[in-house]
Amino acid sequence: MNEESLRAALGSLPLDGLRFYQTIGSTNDAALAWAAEGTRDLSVIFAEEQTHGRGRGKRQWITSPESSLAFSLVLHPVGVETVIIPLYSALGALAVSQALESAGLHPQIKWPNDVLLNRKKVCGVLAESVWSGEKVGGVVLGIGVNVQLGSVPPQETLLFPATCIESEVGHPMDRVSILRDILSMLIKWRPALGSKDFIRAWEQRLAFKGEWVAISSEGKPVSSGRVIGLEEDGGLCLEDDTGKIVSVQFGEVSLRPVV
Ligand code: BT5
Repeated sequence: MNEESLRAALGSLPLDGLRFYQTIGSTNDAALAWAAEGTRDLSVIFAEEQTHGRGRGKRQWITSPESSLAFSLVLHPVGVETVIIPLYSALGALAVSQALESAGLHPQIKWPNDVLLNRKKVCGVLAESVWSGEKVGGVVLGIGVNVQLGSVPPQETLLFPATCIESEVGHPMDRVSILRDILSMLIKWRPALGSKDFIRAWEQRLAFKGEWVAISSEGKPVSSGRVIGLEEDGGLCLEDDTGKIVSVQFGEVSLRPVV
């Protein structure tokens, strides 16, 4: 992929700006800086390789050269969008899921924002706010997708099993068309962010429904229970050991070992 082919493939989308890097530290860092310079809504930074890709907290996201998708969008929330900022990462996960569905796959969303294929992580989403005084002036939505075989990091370096699209689909895939599909889905779903339809579409793809999971935050257990579904605000709804329904607003989901 090069800048020219990328621009040609994305030409029909209403993007404001596009920056292409062969290698970069992190597309989210570059997008945060671009947003601070005042770039407009729907500007995209794409990189063929990240040397310091970031996950949530202090975690790392590995982007091997020319085998994945790693990109960040600068968005400027308006109106109701400004009060539902946490849902942007779900917007990314839903857009990726639908793009994979159009390739015949059956992705699931590990709450809140990982996309899984056959219960293995194929995509991570990192949404970060850009503050303007006390208000959110922008959101940087970073998405990393493993596409080709070489994109999957060694399993022993990961917290959760990983896969790539080509392993699951069984044939080579065109990275640019997957990127175009993801961006189209994102643009399509954005006006519905936080709506009943949006939450329903997310919930339909929710991973581990009916299974027992543990929720942790910064490595510490927060709660556990059987996954029921999503709350209206996108929180995860669990039924605990006593049959009580609990709602979780943040944290990391892992399958709870059966004892
Ligand atoms: C995420 O964090 O999954 C968010 C990843 C977002 C990456 C994109 S790429 C474009 C943009 N620029 C950036 O710098 N970041 C964004 P989290 O849920 O915290 O998961 C991080 C964990 O995923 C790591 O600790 C690893 O265990 C695992 N991991 C790292 N690289 C992976 C990969 N390529 N495939 C599958 N798992 C990976």
